[in-house]
Amino acid sequence: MAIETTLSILKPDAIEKNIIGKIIAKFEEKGLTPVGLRMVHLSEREAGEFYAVHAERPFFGELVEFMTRGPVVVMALRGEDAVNRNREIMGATNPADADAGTIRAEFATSIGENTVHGSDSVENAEIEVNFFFSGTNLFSR
Ligand code: DAT
Ligand code: MG
Repeated sequence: MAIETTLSILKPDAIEKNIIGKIIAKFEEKGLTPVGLRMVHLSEREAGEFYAVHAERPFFGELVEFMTRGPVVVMALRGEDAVNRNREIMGATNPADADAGTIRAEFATSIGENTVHGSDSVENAEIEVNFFFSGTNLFSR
């Protein structure tokens, strides 16, 4: 397996619940290292562009409203098999289906307010990391 970089977003509900540190600790404990990290309050346009793949879905309006409700933390995570590893640590989209110990099982409120975003493929990880970070503002040990 290869060292990959993937995008994680700690969504507005995570910031509201004051659990940024707990979530980042889970990634670090499981071998994923933040190599880029900042807080941003997305505009409707940015949230809509980021989630453009879901534009035709019935929940799109709700998703954009939620993602712009308050600031988010955007993070580039690096490590072995980082794309899949991040998805495993996050748990299923619907917290009711998420395995015990995953971030969504532990912290998410609902399928809509599910605490974290994670890129779903190596190809999308590159696009999504580039959406928020340029190569020059990623840092490794
Ligand atoms: P994931 O975030 O696990 O990659 P996704 O890409 O299918 O899930 O959907 C993106 C986000 O859209 C998801 O994190 C929360 C929201 N969403 C998905 N399905 C939904 C639904 N049935 N009702 C409300 N929000 C939904
Ligand atoms: Mg997705």
